[in-house]
This record gives sequence, C-alpha cells and structure tokens, in this order.
Amino acid sequence: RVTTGEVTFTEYMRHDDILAYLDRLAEDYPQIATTEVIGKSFEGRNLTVIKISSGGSNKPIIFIEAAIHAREWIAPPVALYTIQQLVENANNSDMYRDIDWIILPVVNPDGYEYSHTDERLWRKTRSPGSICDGVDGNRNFGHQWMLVGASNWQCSQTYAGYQAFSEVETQAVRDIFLANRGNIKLFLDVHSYGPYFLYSWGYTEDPPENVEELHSLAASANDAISAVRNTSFAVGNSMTLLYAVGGGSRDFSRAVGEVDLGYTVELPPGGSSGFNPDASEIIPVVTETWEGIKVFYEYIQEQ
Ligand code: ING
Ligand code: ZN
Repeated sequence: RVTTGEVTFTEYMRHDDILAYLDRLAEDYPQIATTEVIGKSFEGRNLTVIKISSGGSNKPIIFIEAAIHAREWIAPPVALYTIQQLVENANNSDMYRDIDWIILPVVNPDGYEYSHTDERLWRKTRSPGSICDGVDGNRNFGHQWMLVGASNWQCSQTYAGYQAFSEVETQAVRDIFLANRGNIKLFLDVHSYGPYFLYSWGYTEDPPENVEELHSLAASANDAISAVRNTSFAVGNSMTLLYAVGGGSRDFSRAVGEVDLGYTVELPPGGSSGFNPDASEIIPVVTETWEGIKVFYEYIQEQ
C-alpha cells in the first residue's frame, strides 16, 4: 500500500496512513509539530504522538487519545481533525501559543488494524492469551484495577489483563501522564458510541471535588456542539450514565496524573450504526465535535 501523507475525512484511514500524515506534518511544520514514538504496540507498530507547541517548557497541556478500543472507528478522525485544524489552519494558530497539545490518534493500532482486516467489531488489544487474545485497554490502567466492571476471564470483552499495565500500549500512555504530571490540564479519551461526556469516577458515584466544574464545562461544550446540528451529549458521572468501570485511563489520569478535567467522550452516531457508522458520518461528527474542543481549549486558555 502507498501512503500519501495526506489526511482524509471521506473514508476511514488505515494506521500506516495516519502515521504518514503525522510524520508529514512534522516535516512540513517543524516549528510547531513534532512526532514522538512513545512505544511499540505488541505487534511492533509505532505508538506515535504528535505534539503541537510554539516552544518553551512547562506549559499547560491538552492531551487527547483515541481508539484504545479498536472498533471505535469514528474516534481517530476526531483526533486527526483536531490536528489538522491546529497545524494546517493558520486561523487557529492562537490555540498553541500558550498551550501545548499532545495527541495520540490510535492507542491500540494492532486491534485497529485487526478490526479492518479480520473482525470488524474487535475491541481489545492483540496480545495473545492461552485461550482468547487481547486485553481491554480501558480496564488495564493501575487505578482501581479489577475493582468493578472488568473481568479476569481472558475471553471477556472487558478482560482487564493478568495485571495492571500488562499491555505495552497502556504503559506508553501511563508514561505520558507520569512524564507530564501537573501540566496536563485537560484529557479527552475519545470513544464511541454515545453521545456522552463522562467524567470520574468510573467505579463510584461519589463525586470528585470539582464535579460542578466538570459538569458545567462539558455542558458548555455540548451547547457549542448542539448549535451545529442539534446533536446533544448527555453529561455526567460515567457509572451513573453508563456502567461501572475500574482501571480506566481517565480515572488514572485524575488519580495519578493529577488531571482535574478528564472526560471519556462517547461520540455519535449511536443507534443502529453504533460502532460502524458510514464514512459519510465522519465530516459531520468531526466538525461538530471540533466546536466542543474549542470550548475546552478556551477554558484552559483563560485559566
Ligand atoms: N465505553 C467506555 C468503556 O471503556 C467508560 C465507557 C469508560 C465508562 C471509562 C467509564 C469509564 O467501556 C466504551 N464505549 O468503550
Ligand atoms: Zn471504547
């Protein structure tokens, strides 16, 4: 296959093409865009983040990750559209003047590729087990690992792994949180499907100390999104709105990474297209979600 270094929002991109785009941006915009391979997936694919920054150190960071779950194909385009708007649209250059962006468009490239080549609805990583393969990356983080909403049965879709951070992919994300502790002001973990903005904690309905801030910021993001075509994200505690989860990345970011504003974003469309929206849905979803991302950015910028 030939990669072009271009991004497209009219079809779902393969992992090689996504990485080629990130590397092409780093080449064409060396003053603001750098790529870093933060690790290798189990099968040896690069885990590449793009950092968008005007330079300097210890700036506030917005960190976005997508596709920790392989089948959630609408998630990487939201990360890629954010990257494109920041780097390639000069109108948005203020957005990286005071804030650094770190974006990992595909946390789980092995699973993502497997969902293209073998099994469309594959969710987990591809690390082999004795009976069934793969670990749920969003049950594998080391905060309240295996407490609730996760399985120790390796054939389960929510298998938490034989220990926390058994997966090289979650280790790489953990290390981003540890290396930037105190500087990451906002974390978006992009999934499908919803639409929801879910905040901590996943394993209890006891509210975090800044629950009002968490709620009102996501409600403002939703207002901006809704103005586009009436999509409405439900906002709330993830256990209340969805189900209990231990060992998730958002809760780890808060408990260990000191990230006070963290959301699990469950993108539209929901309903019958579920995990498999037609590629014609990409542009409407990425453009409306971008309006919400700008609200998050403005809030961090004003702090
Ligand atoms: N949903 C998330 C999941 O990992 C979630 C929902 C995440 C709930 C984190 C609570 C905490 O199951 C999807 N669609 O993956
Ligand atoms: Zn998911």
